[in-house]
Amino acid sequence: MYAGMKLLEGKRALVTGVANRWSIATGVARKLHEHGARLALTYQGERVRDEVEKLAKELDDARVVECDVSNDASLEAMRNELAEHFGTIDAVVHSIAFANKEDLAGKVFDTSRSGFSLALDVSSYSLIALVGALREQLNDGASVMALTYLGATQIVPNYNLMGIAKAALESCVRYLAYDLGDRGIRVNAISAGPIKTASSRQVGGFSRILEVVPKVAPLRRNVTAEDVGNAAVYLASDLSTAITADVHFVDAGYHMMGLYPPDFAT
Ligand code: 0WD
Repeated sequence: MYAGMKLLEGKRALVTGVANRWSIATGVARKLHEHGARLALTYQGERVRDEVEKLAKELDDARVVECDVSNDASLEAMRNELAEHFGTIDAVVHSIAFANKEDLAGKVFDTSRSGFSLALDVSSYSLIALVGALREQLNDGASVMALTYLGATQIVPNYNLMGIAKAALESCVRYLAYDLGDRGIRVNAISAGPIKTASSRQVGGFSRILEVVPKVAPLRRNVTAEDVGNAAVYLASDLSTAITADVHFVDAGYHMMGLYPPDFAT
């Protein structure tokens, strides 16, 4: 961080999707905290609760709230708990996705109806559900952001059903941006480059993707959860008050390459 420059002093941010210390949400939460934001973290279930509570301690005792985005009662309970113990919200980070492992390899035409519904419910509709549940608690001028990936708009072999879910998520971002824009509330997506996490390891051939990026991307490196966190600070801050309905790439420039470099070696 640049010495003394805190961009989120006095702001309150809700970060979803912290599962463990490798989660992108963890890197984001750390950066928001470094910049002075007061944090609430949601966790999905008992399985990850201890880990999230440990992290919350390192973040000035961030509020920890259970929330399963596929369950309306859970969303409502989270909303009520935040209203009572946390207050109004200036930034929301959606860092949640799920698809069955068999839908992250093989052929898209083998995707089952139930697998499709599950992936789109948890990974795309959840942004609508989250914003809907929290809309009265969002301050005017608040910032909502969702994590997405290049596979939403380009073919990334094996990303398959999650690419379809991310396309829907990015569309949700745009329509929500319109719906909330009259309150100055911004809704954006951050399209992160590949980062090794519990979720990404489920994608077939993921380690191969991690090898290719540093050979191809303009910055010649992979990105980290901290890189994503820095962009999240900007989007949560008053430096980005005219930015909405956008997909902001934090991928070392990979998405702009039209051809692999001539010296690219597999
Ligand atoms: O390369 C990557 N890792 C990229 C990830 C590149 C670009 C985008 N992303 C996205 C993911 O698609 C996701 O939207 O970033 C977001 C965060 O993913 P992550 O940090 O890579 O993965 P992980 O640490 O597994 O966090 C995703 C979390 C779940 O973790 P686990 O490991 O327990 O499945 O999403 C949460 C859960 O904490 N989650 C839910 N939260 C609430 N309700 C639910 C649910 N129903 N399902 C999953």
